[in-house]
Amino acid sequence: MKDILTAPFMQEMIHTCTNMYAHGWDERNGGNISLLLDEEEVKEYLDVFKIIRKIPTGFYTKELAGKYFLVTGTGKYFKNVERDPENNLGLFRINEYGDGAELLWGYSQGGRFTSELPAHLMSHEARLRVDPENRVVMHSHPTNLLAMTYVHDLDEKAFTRTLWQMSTECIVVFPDGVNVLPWMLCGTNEIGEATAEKMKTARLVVWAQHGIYGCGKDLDETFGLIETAEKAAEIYLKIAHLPLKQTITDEDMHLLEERFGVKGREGYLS
Ligand code: 2HA
Ligand code: ZN
Repeated sequence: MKDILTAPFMQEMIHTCTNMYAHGWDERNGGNISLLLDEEEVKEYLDVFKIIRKIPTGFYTKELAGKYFLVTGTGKYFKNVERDPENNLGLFRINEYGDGAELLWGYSQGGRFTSELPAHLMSHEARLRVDPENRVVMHSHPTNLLAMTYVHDLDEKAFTRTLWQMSTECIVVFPDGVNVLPWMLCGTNEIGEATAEKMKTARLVVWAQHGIYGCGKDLDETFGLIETAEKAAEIYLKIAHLPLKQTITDEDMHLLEERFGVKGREGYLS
């Protein structure tokens, strides 16, 4: 059996948590990540019949039964993942009934997965239905996106159009735009269901006055997606109070669609 700390998925997870902390998006225990793994890759590092602990999840998922996830721990700090991955991360399988987790590695001091697990697993289900390649759900508290939810209209079309206009690459990176949830109580099945519903039509879901959820096929891509939206929000906050002289027009957006082979969300461009 190979050392799990050398696994590419583990290295990538550690690197991503460290980088997100460095960006100031994950203060204290803020943020959480779940990465869907293939059984074959897990078997290279772990005896999948050796269950350390069974942990209730508090909800039922038929589609994810038997699937393996590497997930950040509740109350754990992204800052500390690199120093002590086995305490701050956990690798588990959703049991065959889809109503609990079987811990195979990690959460070494008796911990458990993030309190946002419902939002993560429901989002995995929703994204896998539209994109079978999806592997990552990532939540964090990027400063500028969060700030923007205090001063910008939360209407999804208006919010998306503003972000698209803040930098040329935005419509190329997130042509489906950004969906937005109003402030809701976090850590609940309700916000999980609402997030998953929003994930049906976009890979980015803003939680007003809280943060953002992003989905993608790998950690790098998902990080880059949030990073691009966050950069756009930063530009917005730099210019919002100044007289606007020009912007990226809808005609420009159509040129970008053609050049990069993407299609902006239906009805979002004139
Ligand atoms: O895990 O970010 O939304 C801490 C959070 C909760
Ligand atoms: Zn959060």
